[in-house]
Amino acid sequence: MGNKQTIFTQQQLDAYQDCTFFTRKEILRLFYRYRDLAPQLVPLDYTTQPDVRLPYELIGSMPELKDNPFRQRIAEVFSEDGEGNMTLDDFLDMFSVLSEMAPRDLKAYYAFKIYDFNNDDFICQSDLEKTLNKLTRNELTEDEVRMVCEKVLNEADMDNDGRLSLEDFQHMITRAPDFLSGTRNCKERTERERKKKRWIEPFLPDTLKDRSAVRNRV
Ligand SMILES: [Ca+2]
Ligand SMILES: [Ca+2]
Repeated sequence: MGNKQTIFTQQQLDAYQDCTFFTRKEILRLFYRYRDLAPQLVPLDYTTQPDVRLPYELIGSMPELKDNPFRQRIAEVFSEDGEGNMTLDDFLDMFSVLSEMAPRDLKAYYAFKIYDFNNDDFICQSDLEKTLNKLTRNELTEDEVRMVCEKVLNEADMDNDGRLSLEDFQHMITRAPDFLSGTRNCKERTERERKKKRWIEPFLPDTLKDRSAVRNRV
C-alpha cells in the first residue's frame, strides 16, 4: 500500500484540500471514520463519486457530537438534504468548520445558521428560546428563559426589528473577543462578554458539559 491511495483521484484530493482546512492525511483519516460508521454502505473507491449518504443516526452518534444538544441542528445545517443525512462532502465540511483551524467568522456564520431553527435567516425570540433550552438542557423555567432571551435581543438587536440578523449576530460576537476559544482569558473576560459568549459555546462540543455555569449566570 505505502503512500499510494486509490480511494480518491489526485484531483479530488486537491479539491478537498482547497475546500477544507485539512491536509491530505487528515482528509483520508476522516474518510475512514466516515466509512467506519457504515462499511457496508461506503465503498473504498470514491473516484466514481458514488451517491452515498449516511443517516443522521450514525452521524449523531459520533463522539464529537453525541453529547452536544445541538447535534441534530449541526447535522441538518451541514447536510445537503437539510435532514442531517450526510454525504462525504457534507461530513468533511462539518468537521472542517468545527475544527480549530476554521476562522471565527466562518464559525459564527454557521453558529447563526444552527440557532436559526426555522431557517428564515433571522434569529427571533423563539429561536433564542430553543437555543437556550437546549443549552441549559431544559433546566430553566419558562420565565427565566423568556427573560434571558429578551435581554439578549435588547442588547444585540442593532436595528430594532425585534430579531437578530446575521449582521446583528456578528456584531454581538465580535464584542466578545474569545467567544469560541473555550475557557481562555477567563480572568479578563467581563461579565458582559461572558453573557454573550454563552450563545456561541454550544457550537463547541467541549464547552457544553458545564451546564450549571449557564444557570448561575442567568
Ligand atoms: Ca429564524
Ligand atoms: Ca435586528
